[in-house]
Order: sequence, then structure tokens, then C-alpha cells
Amino acid sequence: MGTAIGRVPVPSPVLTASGCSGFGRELEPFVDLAALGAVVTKSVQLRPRSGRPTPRMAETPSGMLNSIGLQGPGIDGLLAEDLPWLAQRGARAFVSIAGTRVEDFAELATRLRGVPGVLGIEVNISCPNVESRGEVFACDPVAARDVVAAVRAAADPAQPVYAKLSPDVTDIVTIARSVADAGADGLSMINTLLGLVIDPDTMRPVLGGVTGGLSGPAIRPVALRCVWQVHQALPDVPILGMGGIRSGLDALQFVLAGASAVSIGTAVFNDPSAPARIHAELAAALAARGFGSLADAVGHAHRPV
Ligand code: RRO
Repeated sequence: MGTAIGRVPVPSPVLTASGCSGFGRELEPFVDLAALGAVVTKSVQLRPRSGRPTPRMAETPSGMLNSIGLQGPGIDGLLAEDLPWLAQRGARAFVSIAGTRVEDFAELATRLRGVPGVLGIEVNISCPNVESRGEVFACDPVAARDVVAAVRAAADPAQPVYAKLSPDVTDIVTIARSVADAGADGLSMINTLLGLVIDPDTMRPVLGGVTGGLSGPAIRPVALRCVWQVHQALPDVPILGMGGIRSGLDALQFVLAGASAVSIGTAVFNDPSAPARIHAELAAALAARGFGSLADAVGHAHRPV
């Protein structure tokens, strides 16, 4: 059951989600990486970064908070180690890039031109764990547009560029329209939602970075609502849906709302084989409902009964 990222065909509509499977190594014992739509990498920046103070993860009954703070190897490490490792295994990499200036994003896209195995670029303009809200480009339509336009201009024309959007906005359709007009080939929705956990014993925030991004089942209805609204407004823009997907029936809901592919994030912490399992469950769920292909089901919930 294949799909496309932009116009590039991939063998599966199930991808990993950025930040939850690193650069694929942790999943390799459990999942055939080459059979995934792609491995969406942890967001990479121009330089290596050590991230926020520990602890950086907190569990809640309905989801997980992280305040990783963009820890990563930087683009040089990614190009030297991680991308060749994925390419050797026949896996496609969908490289998530992050920066604090428009020029950072453009330079990262330039460095990724023509790199073997790089399927496309996910432009992470929505990390909540940054120093100021002004750095969350996805909260402002003009800032979001400027980043995406610069990346689309700098990137390899063969590599689709997806913009990763934040749920922490008043009107996600305005942001989606702005980045689509700027040349985004698709949208990744959604990043985590800013949250807080306080330890009742210490009576202090659990996370070293105080606040963190909430992921997992708690945000699934929010993510689904975002996909629904954006597909309704922009039905021709491909959507990679994510946010608390744990089963094939969860993934089906995203497809019915308008996603043509899904990313699996937090679920891998409890079940590292989740991407393969969810692919099989989604295929069975589509067949059981009489869909001959995934494309037939995309946006089905919008159609009159
Ligand atoms: O590294 C992080 O703290 C992080 C990133 Br880049 C992101 O996009 N979303 C998130 O929840 N955490």
C-alpha cells in the first residue's frame, strides 16, 4: 500500500515522526527501515547542539512531555554518519531541519541537495522548546512563509519540502495557506503542544526546561482537527498527519480527515515495531471498508453521506 510524498512515490504511507526514533538506529532491530515510507530524522541544525537541562522527558497518563531542546549532531554529523547509514540499508530519509534564522534553513537545504537517500525535507518551524516565541516561525504567517520560500528556493527541486506546523496557533489554516503559497509541497501536522508537569512531592516543574511539548494520545483529537481544517481549506495540498497515532484505526482517522501519509512518534517508546504494525492494521482497515487504494480514502470523511 504505497503513497507519495509530494510527487515522490514511497512504498508505505507510514513514516516515523521526527524526534522519536533519532536517525533510525533504535528502530532497526524491530522494523525493516526500507519498508517504511521514510525515516523522518530528528531535527538537525547547522551546528551540533547539546539541548536543554535534564530531565527532558515526563510522562502523564495521556501523553508525554519533552523538552529536548534540539539536541543533535549538526548537519556535518548527519551527512557524514547518519544519512550514509540509512542509505546503506535502503531506507529513505526525510530530513527535518531547524534553525533560528531564515538563512540557517536555506543553508541546511543547500547542504542536502543531491544527497543519496534523502527523500525530502521537513522544515521544522514549530519546535516549542525554543528560547522565545519569536523563534516559532510557524506561529506567524509571514515568518513561516519566509522560511519555506527560502528552503524551497535552496533545496534540490527533486526533494519535496514539507512545512511542520504547530497546533499552538489561533488559525492553522492561515499558516497552512501561507506556506503552501510560498511553495511548500506538503504539510506535516502537528508538532507537540506546549505543556507543563509539576511534581507534587518536590512541588517544582519536573522538566529541567520547565515547559515541554506534549505528544501522544492526549493531542490526537487536536491533530485530527488540524488535518481536517486544513484539508477542507486546501484539498490539493498533501498532508503528513501525526499526533498520538497508536493503531491502524487511529491512522485511518487521519486519512479520512485528509492525510495521505502518517508519522508514528510517541507510540514507538512502548512498541518499537509500531510503524510496521500500524501499516498492516491500516491496510486491513481500508480493505475492510471497501477502499481499493489509500488515495480513495483520503478526505473521505468530508464527503456527504
Ligand atoms: O528537540 C525538541 O525539544 C523538540 C523539537 Br525540535 C520539536 O520539534 N518538537 C518537540 O516536541 N521537541
